[in-house]
Amino acid sequence: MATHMIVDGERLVRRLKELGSLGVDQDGRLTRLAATDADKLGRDLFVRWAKEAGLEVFIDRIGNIFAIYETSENSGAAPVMMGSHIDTVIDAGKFDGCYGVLAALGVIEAVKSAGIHLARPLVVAAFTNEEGVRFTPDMMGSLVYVGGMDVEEALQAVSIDGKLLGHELERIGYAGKRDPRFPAPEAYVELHIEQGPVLESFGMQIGVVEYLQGISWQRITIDGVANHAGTTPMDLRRDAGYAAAKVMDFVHDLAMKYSTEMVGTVGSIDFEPNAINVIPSRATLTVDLRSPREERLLAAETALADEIRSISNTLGVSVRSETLARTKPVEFCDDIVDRIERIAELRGFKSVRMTSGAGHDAQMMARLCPTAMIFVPSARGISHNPDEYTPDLDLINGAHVLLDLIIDLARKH
Ligand code: HGY
Ligand code: MN
Ligand code: MN
Repeated sequence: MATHMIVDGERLVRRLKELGSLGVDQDGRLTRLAATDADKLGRDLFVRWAKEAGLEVFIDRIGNIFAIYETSENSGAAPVMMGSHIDTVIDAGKFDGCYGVLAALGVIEAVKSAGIHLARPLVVAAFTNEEGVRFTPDMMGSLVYVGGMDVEEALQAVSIDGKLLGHELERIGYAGKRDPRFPAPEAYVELHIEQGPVLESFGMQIGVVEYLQGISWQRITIDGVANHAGTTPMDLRRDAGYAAAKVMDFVHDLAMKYSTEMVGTVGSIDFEPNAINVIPSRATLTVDLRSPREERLLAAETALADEIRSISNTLGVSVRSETLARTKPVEFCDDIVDRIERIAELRGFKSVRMTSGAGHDAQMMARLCPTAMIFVPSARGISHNPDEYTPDLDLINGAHVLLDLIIDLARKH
């Protein structure tokens, strides 16, 4: 029976719970939006744990946190990087992002305490604003890190509450001095909860992530004319609210048409003046379209643009659309994917190859270096929801696959 190295699972579970207790708002909702005081609480706790583990910690100009473990024998070699994010959505679960960051820290602590000699330094990254809820685009910290967005432009991003990211990072003490682009890592691996139903429904313990679907985010602003809800005949209205409802309906039907190869979500909508007896003068809504096939995503974006023009003409409203984020589908590194599959088998875990429905920092890191992801099951496929849950054993299994993979990748030049 092979003896395997282990990560301190009890400490991982305990840390997840502790980090998950920070940033609970007055309504009891876990909400650590990027560069808020709540985000600072999570950041400070992670930095404390990393320093207590004896790692060198530095912050880059977009607020990405890097915790580094290097020795005299491997200093200067391109590191193997693990990471994810610790910012959350609104009313979030405790595992999304945080699991990957804390498991990576646990992996380094296991390597250190076992005195394993590696040819490469190890790094844990906690990227800024992965969720993209407060500032867009999402995966912003890793996008800047890989050179996909200029750091000055990113620091000028304006939040949904009207703040500049650069000022907010200063305010919370995470406006680092280092220019993004830590020496490009040799490889990047992200461990994450699946956030979907596949692994649990297939009875699998590990997801070997080969692909990640493309994402298209846009904000649509519809301008009509406010008028009296009681006196204005239906055919004389320029109703921005009704136009928004037609856009929502179209997005849903578009995704249903492409079935498993498309998902479409209108996650946020706002009416002005938002009064029961006033026909809305303005409606602002966001559209999230995703597909594993770029041509499908492009076709969906074109179909939506055509529909918006038609709604505008029919209802006499003006409609404009602004792209908030756009990423193509990503194929991860075959060699690392194969290693993950082999390691899961050696550990005795059932695994399945799959595509990620959610966006992750790994999709940006894939532009820079060989990259792959490891998933563990999400109970009932629920995520971005306080009921998000993964059993302790699954969390520890994933950390063990990460541990073996990182040693495998960092052992030789
Ligand atoms: O939107 C996403 O897929 C990720 O949670 N940011
Ligand atoms: Mn995530
Ligand atoms: Mn998320």
